Amino acid sequence: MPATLSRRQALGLGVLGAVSCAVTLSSCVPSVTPSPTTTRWPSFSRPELPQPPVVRSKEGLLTTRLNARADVLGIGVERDITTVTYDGRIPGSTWDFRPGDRLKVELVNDLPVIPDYNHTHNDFGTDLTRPHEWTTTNLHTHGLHVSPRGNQDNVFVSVRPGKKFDFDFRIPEDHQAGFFWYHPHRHGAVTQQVRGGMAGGMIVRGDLDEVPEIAAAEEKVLVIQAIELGPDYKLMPPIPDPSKSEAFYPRTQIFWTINGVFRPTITMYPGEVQRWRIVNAAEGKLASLRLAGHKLAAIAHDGMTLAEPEPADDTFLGPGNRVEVLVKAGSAGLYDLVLSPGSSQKPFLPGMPQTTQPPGPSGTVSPELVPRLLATIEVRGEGPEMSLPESLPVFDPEILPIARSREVAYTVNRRGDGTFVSFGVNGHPYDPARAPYRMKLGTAEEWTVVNGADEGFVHVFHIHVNPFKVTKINGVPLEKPLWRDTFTLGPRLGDSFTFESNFTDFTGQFVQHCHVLSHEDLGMMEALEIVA
Ligand SMILES: [Cu+2]
Repeated sequence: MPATLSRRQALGLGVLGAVSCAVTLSSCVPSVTPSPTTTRWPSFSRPELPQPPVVRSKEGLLTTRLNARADVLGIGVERDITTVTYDGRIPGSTWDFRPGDRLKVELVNDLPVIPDYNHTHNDFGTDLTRPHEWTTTNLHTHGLHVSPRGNQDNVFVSVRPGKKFDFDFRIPEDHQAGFFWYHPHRHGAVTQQVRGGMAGGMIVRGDLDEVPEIAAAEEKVLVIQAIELGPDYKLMPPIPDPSKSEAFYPRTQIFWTINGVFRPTITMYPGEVQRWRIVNAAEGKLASLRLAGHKLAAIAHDGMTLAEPEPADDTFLGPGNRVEVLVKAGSAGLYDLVLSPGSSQKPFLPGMPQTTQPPGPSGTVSPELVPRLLATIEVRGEGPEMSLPESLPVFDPEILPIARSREVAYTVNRRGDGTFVSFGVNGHPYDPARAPYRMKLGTAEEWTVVNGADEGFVHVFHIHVNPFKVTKINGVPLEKPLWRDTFTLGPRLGDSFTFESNFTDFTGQFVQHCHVLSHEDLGMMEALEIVA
């Protein structure tokens, strides 16, 4: 890399464009071009929703190669985009396998070398609380109950540009059926790679797939992403030491895509039931989906099956959440699948489970957060009337006796003058030298996650390896507990939720963190360890 290149040119992914997101996060309102409208992309150009390529396990073994690389590709907008990808595609392939299978994944990192920032300490903290080495990567299997050790779901692995790593995941024989996703999880690099589009779906097949009404339904994967680009349609490099007028993660436009396509069409016939496996793979963004004129019923959240289908007129997804919905088409016509985007700063969305009331309207909404068309549903033709199941093979394992309780506060560290220092957990930014919080194998714990920062922002709790059962929001017991692996925490100081989790099957170190990944890269992550 010639020394004369500026660090912003070094990625080969574009130069700095206009940004106006101050480093003081409380005034962090990105300036963006108005969201694309159907005037720019006429409705007649809407392509049918493609499915990502599928890699299936055979005789208990799934083998694949995953190539992380920058590439130029079309997403159905007026120009090709330049971003980071798996295998030159957005999203990556869907992996389709069964409990008891083995997943052998060769991760090859062909992302470009960037200058080493380890020596560019700045006024705001160390590099560990700033974007760094964002072309180094690894692989996280979000939601899978697998070992965090060695070459399995180990987020402490670093695969530098030009290197490769062989992952070998062992799926337990009793793993639940559901929809999961994979994405990079290398601290300091996560935001940049996920916002560029590096993500893919994972299907674990099992009992849910054998419910007759579900087996009869056409199945579609919907990987929802928000690709963040500069004015030249190129992913912009992060700025580890931004000025007051810059953002850590600059962008001037965001394209919400499904399976890598901007505003696709999903075709159904009246009375048809389709099964949509949906993941919100958009970095740091909340999403609420609404589709009028059809019957929508959720059957699983975060890969955990409900007892029965539940109405899903407003489907809320925090970043990282999945939902599986059965969609029964209404009468013939064209319908809008409308996305209401939310952010850490603007969290209140229809369908969001919370007990606090949203504030009244105030000021203007950022163009990034204006509701928009995500896809068109075209209902036409004819076929047999289909039905929804009445009951489902519920995921609701018994919680072991609670061995211990703890409180986890998501915090923001600021100087006396209000300047941002870092994000943290219980006041501590992520530090690999810090001893992990330890849980004992074969026990359960009750944790209360608290918004410990008076910033008015939501944070999104995610823990690896074991899912959790949300029992209370703001101290109020829920009538129906919610099984999740990712949960959006309310925006006010002291907002909380309480969960119970079994720590079964696997020992080893892993993490819990905010799934607003930019918060994670800036320190909102904690190491954990399950010990025998
Ligand atoms: Cu956060």
